[in-house]
Amino acid sequence: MSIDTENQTVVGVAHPLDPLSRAEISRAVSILKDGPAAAESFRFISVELREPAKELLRNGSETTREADAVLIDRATSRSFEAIVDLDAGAVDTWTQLADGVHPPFMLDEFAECEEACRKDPKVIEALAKRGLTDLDLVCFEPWSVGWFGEEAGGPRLMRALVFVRENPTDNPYAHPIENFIVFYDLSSGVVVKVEDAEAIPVPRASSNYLPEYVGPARTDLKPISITQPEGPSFKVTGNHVQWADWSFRVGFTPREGLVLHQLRFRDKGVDRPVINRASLSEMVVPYGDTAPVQAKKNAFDSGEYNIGNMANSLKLGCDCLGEIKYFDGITADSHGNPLTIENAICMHEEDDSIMWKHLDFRENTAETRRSRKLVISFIATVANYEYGFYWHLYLDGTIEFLVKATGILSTAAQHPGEKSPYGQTLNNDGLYGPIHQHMFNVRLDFEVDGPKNAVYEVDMEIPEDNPTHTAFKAVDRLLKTEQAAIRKADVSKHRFWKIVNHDSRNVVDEPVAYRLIPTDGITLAAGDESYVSQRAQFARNNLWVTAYHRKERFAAGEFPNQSTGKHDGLHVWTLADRDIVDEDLVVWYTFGMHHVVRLEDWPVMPRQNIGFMIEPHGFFDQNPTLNLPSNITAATDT
Ligand code: ABN
Ligand code: CU
Repeated sequence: MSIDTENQTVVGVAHPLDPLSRAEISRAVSILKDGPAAAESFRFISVELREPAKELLRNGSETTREADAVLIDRATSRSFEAIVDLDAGAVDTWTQLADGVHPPFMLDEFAECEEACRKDPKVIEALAKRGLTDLDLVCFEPWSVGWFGEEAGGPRLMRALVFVRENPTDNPYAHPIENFIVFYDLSSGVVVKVEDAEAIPVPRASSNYLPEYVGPARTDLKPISITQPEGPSFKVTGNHVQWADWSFRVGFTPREGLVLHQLRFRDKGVDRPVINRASLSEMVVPYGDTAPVQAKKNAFDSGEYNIGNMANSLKLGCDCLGEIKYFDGITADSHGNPLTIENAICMHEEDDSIMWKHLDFRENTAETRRSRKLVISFIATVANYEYGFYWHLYLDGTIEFLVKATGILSTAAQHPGEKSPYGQTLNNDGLYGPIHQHMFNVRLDFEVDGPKNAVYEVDMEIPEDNPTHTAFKAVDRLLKTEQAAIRKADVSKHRFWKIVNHDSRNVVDEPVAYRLIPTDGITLAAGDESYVSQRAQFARNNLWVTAYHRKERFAAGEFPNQSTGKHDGLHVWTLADRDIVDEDLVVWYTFGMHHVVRLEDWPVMPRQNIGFMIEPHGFFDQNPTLNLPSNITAATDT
């Protein structure tokens, strides 16, 4: 059900997986305000759909509309999780989070921190000592504080990195104020500490990307128009999408942004399940530089900041090109008011070169079929960086996930003339870009032809008995338990992982399967002893497989903000070493970009693609695209 905004009446929801509407968010908030969150001091970190239990959806049983809410009482600094039954109008559960468990930041806390820093006498005095008196030009960038061995139970903090602009449109990242950090306590609303170590001259050379600085744009590029005179080939009903043989539901959460639900492929008239739910589960960006400010930079952009809330409103012709269908992202502001991020998700088709071709040289006849992909994406701005998250669905059953990283480097300053071994010197004025990694984890609740799946590791092996010296073969090894399934990519073995359904057989009586190709399968470079590695253990390995549990949603745990890594996350759950053979299982893949900064990444980074493919592997009995028309371009040209 859903609630009509004006009269709060039930108007009906198309599907139990539809994100909460604005009216439902308002209703959840007013139920909470009428109950345990009555005090003015409560703030809403997030209000989102509590997805119905999978079994209920699978059986087609009645489901209840429920909201999951995370709140903070700023008067007492206590945080809470609530489950609200929207049908009954009741708070089902109200749970206080343990001391030291801190929920993610709310959007308005960024501005609040910046404003408090700008007004604080300690900050003003310390900056004045560095010759910086025009505070309007100083940018305080509120990063998470992470965890560096402090006692549990400390306050909820932000840690502002400081940059200065030459003028209001100048790129602040060209002018880092090094060895200077401001700690802001979000509960008391005060600046608690200024760490002011060795002053390094602020790099003064400006570097900008805005047209007013760059000068006239080149004029030699002719327009490319994407037209689909007959419209796009997808059919959208509410949040349900049907495109070629694919069907799925679009979801959106404050934490993950875009979610794909119930991804199915129609084969011989049957919608065969492939993945029940797919989303970004976590990410972390640890820096390798040992300089005091830099060594503590390790943002968990998803779990600490709620990356869905940072989704851009996308613009036709810039962010997306072609016949676009947009979906809004609906979330809540810190006071519990519904907040619509218009056009947060973009969906369109793209031509994709050839799908297959063969020229019969004997007959001199060629058959070519064009490939196309359906692109479903969102772009989030996390302070300096932009991340575009793109799901690509192909006509042959292939799924691709790409992160497109762009935006501005998080920079550092060294003495002019020095060259830090931990970064790329960017100019002769002391600016450098420290080395770092962008690590991502995607949660894939596979359902290959049904919920009971198993995972094999497939390696290339050279048999001992190899008289011709030419032998190599692919060898499958079943990963039987969660511990056995903690794996790293291995290019030297051409390793991939196969998700199979033993009860569903293909034409050659093998279990149907999809395979995950572990491209960009890097792992954390920081040592295991480092605090960041303890907190981001998901990034020590590329593959994790868990037995499905409704509460296990995010690779670094439910609340990674200031976490120690000791209590939650993949590395904790998998200690149970549950059986994962022919079970309802979840595959978690860690991949990333090892960012050795280059001059060309400055002042704004050309897009870098980072990602992986999930391909059918004996899921079909043969190439499923033989029925593609040969004349599709001609057909639309006429
Ligand atoms: N890129 C790290 C980050 C994210 C949000 C806010 C500040 C910094
Ligand atoms: Cu980077």
